[in-house]
Amino acid sequence: MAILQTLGVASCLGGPMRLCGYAAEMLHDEFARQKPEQKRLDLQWHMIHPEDHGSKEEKLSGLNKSISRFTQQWTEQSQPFLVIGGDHSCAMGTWSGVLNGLQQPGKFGLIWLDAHMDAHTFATSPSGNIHGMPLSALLGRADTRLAAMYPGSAFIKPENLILIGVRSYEDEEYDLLKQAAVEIVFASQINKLAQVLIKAIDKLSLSCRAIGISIDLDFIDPEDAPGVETPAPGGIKAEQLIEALSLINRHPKICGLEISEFNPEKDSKNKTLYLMKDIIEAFYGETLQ
Ligand SMILES: [Mn+2]
Repeated sequence: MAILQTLGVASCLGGPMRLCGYAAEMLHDEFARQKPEQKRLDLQWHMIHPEDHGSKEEKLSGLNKSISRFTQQWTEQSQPFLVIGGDHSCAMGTWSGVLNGLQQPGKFGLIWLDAHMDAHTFATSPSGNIHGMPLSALLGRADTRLAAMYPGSAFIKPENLILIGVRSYEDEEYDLLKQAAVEIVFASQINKLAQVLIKAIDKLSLSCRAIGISIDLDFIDPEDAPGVETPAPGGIKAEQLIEALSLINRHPKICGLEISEFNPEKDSKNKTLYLMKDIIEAFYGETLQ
């Protein structure tokens, strides 16, 4: 069984709640409970925590830097990886690290599965929560305050970014993405997720050498994934996501997967925790004989 490098980010500094920092630890324990014959994956865990001192923004800046060091190294070594947030602001670290590690950052594509657009800046965000801003930073369209938390100088080309599953957003972030001409597939436009995801990968494969997938668990319908920070009704069924991810299992261009925004306090009977595990196994797991 190949080793999958896994980074746990024990932080929820970018969100409104205080509990989404526990996802990685809980998931680690869940995998550790598996019997050897159930194992489809060999996860090599690395855990990082924010510093104790400094302002929230200084802590996030340091944390994103640490995340990016891991993903840069794995990208340089062509090792596929898994990042478990934390709130979704960890995406600034994860994908800037990949961009830093690629010889041609212009050939990196990102698929963003999320109920929200996450394309605010401090100037437009009604809440000021940084988990609603990572895409502006990744596109190089951040304001100075947000840019200070982004660990790198390479950005995603707008034509290499595809948002899927959006159903809750503010006009200002939509304007930012429209101006950049980023492709958005709204939840209401999705009939079969597998088709949408494969189409996105095929499109990105034409121009990109490496493709990443970032999953915000609120992409899934709250009925199937209640344990999230900011639930939005009308999401994709968990079953559809698992089916779609199984179809692209170990796709040669995939460099990494990120899962974010798990909130155990809102979970019901560990439904969302188990779903995270199913997502990882569908995407990276080897088929059991
Ligand atoms: Mn998000």
